[in-house]
Amino acid sequence: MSPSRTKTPPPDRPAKFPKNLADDSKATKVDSFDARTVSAADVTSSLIKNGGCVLRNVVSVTDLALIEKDIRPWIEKDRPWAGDFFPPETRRVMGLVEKSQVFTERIPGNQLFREVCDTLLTSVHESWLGQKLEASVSRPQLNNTIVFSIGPGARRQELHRDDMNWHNELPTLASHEDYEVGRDAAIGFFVAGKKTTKANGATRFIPRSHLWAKTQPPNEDLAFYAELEPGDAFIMLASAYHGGSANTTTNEERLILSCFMTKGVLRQEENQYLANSLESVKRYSPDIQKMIGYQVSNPFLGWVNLEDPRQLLLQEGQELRTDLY
Ligand SMILES: O=C(O)CCC(=O)C(=O)O
Ligand SMILES: [Fe+2]
Repeated sequence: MSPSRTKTPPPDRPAKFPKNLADDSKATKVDSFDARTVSAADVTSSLIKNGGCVLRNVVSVTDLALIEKDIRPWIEKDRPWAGDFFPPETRRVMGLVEKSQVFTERIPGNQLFREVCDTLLTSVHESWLGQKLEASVSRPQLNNTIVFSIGPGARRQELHRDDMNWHNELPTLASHEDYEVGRDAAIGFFVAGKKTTKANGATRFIPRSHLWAKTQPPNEDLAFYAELEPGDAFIMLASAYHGGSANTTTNEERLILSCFMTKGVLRQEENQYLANSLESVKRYSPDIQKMIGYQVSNPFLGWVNLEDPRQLLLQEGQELRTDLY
């Protein structure tokens, strides 16, 4: 009867994360890793310790050029935001699943990013079904996709936490060693489409602010600026304070290719089902389709006709292997 009953045992994950890396609890230095060689475990440990880190060489120059080709016409079509959150010099492109396959496969689809998200955003819930204890696994899903083009003269964005979206309640943690998987609702990934410097408005972030209570306001004096070469990325827990900085240059565009991943049990910020046509989602592998949100979060979230929503993506003659989830 259930299309989504868990078939495999839940992954064996400790409630608390082990001590990691150079463990100096006072240091606020942000780690920088080469994405081509670092392990997902080291990135995960670094996020738990500091709330964010830099990953070098995430997207190749060739792929950046392909993404640029897909997005530039949309950047040119966008008009200034009427509210305060983005400065008027900012142009944005959303709905990247439809607009750029290479963006979707290389940025939210990046294996390292996916593995880190799997570790920190997968939830496992146990519930009695009569006398049988059933475990349900819910895997992360794409939360949003936004390209930011931020022009010269743009003022800074206020420091904020993106997890306000989910009304996330956070108690203070005395140390990152007390961090428990499940505290964060989402993880952000900001890839530089062009060189990003403090002068042209690099994302600034407060290291270790993911350990602060929800009630604690940000403090600009503690900010670290994520300066990136094209193709490098900044990865960050959604509970960490951050914001785009002022673009003080007269002629440099800051181009950021961003996405967030969220837990499978939470509502996606960008409505993937209305932002992107079914036809555009059909182009992707089953793995990417599931990441976009075409999967059931076990036990019963997200079905269509009590079936896996990927039934809607099948081409003529294709059958869905229900053992895929
Ligand atoms: O512009 C940036 O670097 C960050 C943007 C951001 O944090 C947001 O729009 O929520
Ligand atoms: Fe943000």
